[in-house]
Amino acid sequence: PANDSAPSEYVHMDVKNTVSQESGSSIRTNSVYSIPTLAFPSISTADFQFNLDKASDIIVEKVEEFVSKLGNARLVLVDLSHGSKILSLVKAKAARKSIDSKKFFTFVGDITRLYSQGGMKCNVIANAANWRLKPGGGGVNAAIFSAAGPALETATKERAESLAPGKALVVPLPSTSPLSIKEGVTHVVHVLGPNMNAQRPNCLNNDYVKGCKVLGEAYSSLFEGFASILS
Ligand code: AR6
Repeated sequence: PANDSAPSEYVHMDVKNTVSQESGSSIRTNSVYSIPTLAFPSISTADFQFNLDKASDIIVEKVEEFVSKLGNARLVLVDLSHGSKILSLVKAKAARKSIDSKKFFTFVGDITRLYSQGGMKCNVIANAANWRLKPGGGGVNAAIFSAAGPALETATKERAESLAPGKALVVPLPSTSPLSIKEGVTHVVHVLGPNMNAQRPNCLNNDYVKGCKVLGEAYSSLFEGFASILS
């Protein structure tokens, strides 16, 4: 299969043929494409050096709490490589819970190319942001701001100057952004997670009591932000 983390409809569907043979409107009316979907990266676990085992517990706990409240909408945890440790941990832990695997699954791909390269339309994507809500800095933040073009920075600035740890900010993406045109993204939700990296601002110095609380709040804010887009 092209993507061993994807549910069967992606494995069996020849997405490239669908795209080349059908008009844009028929793609949009295809039921698989019209399911509201939030793609999100694992917040804080790379540059911010948060413990992967603890983070995976929190992701599964928060997904379980929110997925049933989101109607037919889907939550998809994304990472760049098939060797992703966080995807493996979350997959294993989610399988032990009664979480509907059509409403929550993991997916390997670049979050800025999920439709064009992975055939998966996600109308909302989450960003592991920095507190200044600035482009660059590496990781998924640099990738999303770069793929979205300057329209995202402008739209973000109109809504907030900064973000506190544990908070999320929903930003509607202008339809002129390449991420909207090529990938079908309508909103970016910036999320600021807890930081355990001494080289970055607001380091929690391995205080995982505080860190786990803030990471849980970050996912709650993210999923509540996604719910607010759906309503
Ligand atoms: N697509 C999908 N997943 C990605 C991508 C991508 N293009 N790029 C990275 N990941 P990180 P953090 C995964 O470091 O730990 C930034 O500099 C990555 O493998 O982006 O919250 C900001 O400005 C990992 O699983 O975020 C902040 O200062 C996950 O995304 C700081 O890093 C998060 O990794 C935030 O650090």
